[in-house]
Amino acid sequence: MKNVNGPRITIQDTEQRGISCSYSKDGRTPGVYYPSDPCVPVQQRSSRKEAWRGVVTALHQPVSRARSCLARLASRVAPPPTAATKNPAMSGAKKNPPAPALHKVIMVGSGGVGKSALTLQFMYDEFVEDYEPTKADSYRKKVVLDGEEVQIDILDTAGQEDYAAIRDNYFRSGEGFLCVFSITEDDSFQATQEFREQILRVKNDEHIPFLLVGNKADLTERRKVSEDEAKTRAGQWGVPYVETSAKTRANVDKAFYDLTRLISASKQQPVSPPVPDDKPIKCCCIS
Ligand SMILES: Nc1nc2c(ncn2[C@@H]2O[C@H](COP(=O)(O)OP(=O)(O)OP(=O)(O)O)[C@@H](O)[C@H]2O)c(=O)[nH]1
Ligand SMILES: [Mg+2]
Repeated sequence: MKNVNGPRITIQDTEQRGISCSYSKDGRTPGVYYPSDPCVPVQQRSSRKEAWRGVVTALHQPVSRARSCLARLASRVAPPPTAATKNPAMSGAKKNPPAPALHKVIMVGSGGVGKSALTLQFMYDEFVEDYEPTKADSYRKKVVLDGEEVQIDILDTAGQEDYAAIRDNYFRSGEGFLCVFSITEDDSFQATQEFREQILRVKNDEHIPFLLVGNKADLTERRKVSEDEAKTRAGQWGVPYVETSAKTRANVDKAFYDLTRLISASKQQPVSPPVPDDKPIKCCCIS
C-alpha cells in the first residue's frame, strides 16, 4: 500500500510487534496516528485490524501509567479525619511543639556607651572597634535558656540626641530594657535617670523588666563611675546592676539572659483582677 501520510514512526505493541504508522495526513491532528504499511518482517505481519489494536494499546500505555501514578499519589494523601485524628489526645499522638516564646529587648543609653558593641558581641561573638552611630537596628537570636528554647528580639536604638524624638515609639514595643552607660563617662551615668523616667512614662509600669548596665569594664584605669554608686542607683530603682565589657565579652551573655528571665517571669505573672473600690457607697435620698 502506498504511504500517502506524513512522517513514519514505529510503535511496538505489548507483544513486541512492530506497527508502522504516520501522522495524520493534514498534520492538523497531532497525536492521532494512522497505521500504514507494517514495517516488520513478512512472517510477523499482522492484519490491519491487529495493527489498529496495537496502536490503541500503545497509545493507552501513557494513560494507564498516569492512572497508576494518580492512584499511588492518592494513597499518600491523608485519609479523611476520624474521631481519633480530630482529637490527638484520643489516639495518643503528640502535638507539634509550640513556637519558642519571643521576648523583646530594647537597648537604651547615651551615644557611644557601647549598646551596639554589646549587641554585636552577643549576636556574633565579635567586638567592633569602630564607632558608627546607630539609627535603629534590630536582631533576633534563638537561645536555650534554663532548658527552654526562646527567641530574643533586640532593638538597638540611637543614643545620639538627634534621635531622641522618636524614642517613645521604640520604647512602646519593648518588653524589657538594657539601660547602658559607660563606666568611663559620668554624663552617660547621669543620663540613665532620664532614660528610666522616659521608659516608665511610656510603659506606665513601675515593674517593667529593666537592667542597669555599666559597660567598658575593661577600661579600669579610666573608670569615673564607681561600682557602689551604680549599685546604689540600681537599688533605688529596684533593678539589678551588671558590669560588662563588649571588648572582653565579660558578662555579655549574663546581661541579656538575666533580662530575658525577667521578661519571661513578668509574662507568667497572672494579671491581677481590678482592685475593688473599698470606699462606702454613698446614697442620697430624694424625697
Ligand atoms: N574598650 C571598650 N570599648 C568599647 C566597649 N564597648 C564599646 N566600645 C567602643 O565604644 C565605641 C562606641 O560603641 P558603640 O557600640 O557604637 O556605641 P553605641 O552606644 O551603640 O552608640 P550609638 O549608636 O551612637 O548610640 C566604639 O568605638 C566601640 O568599639 C567596651 O566594652 N570596651
Ligand atoms: Mg549604636
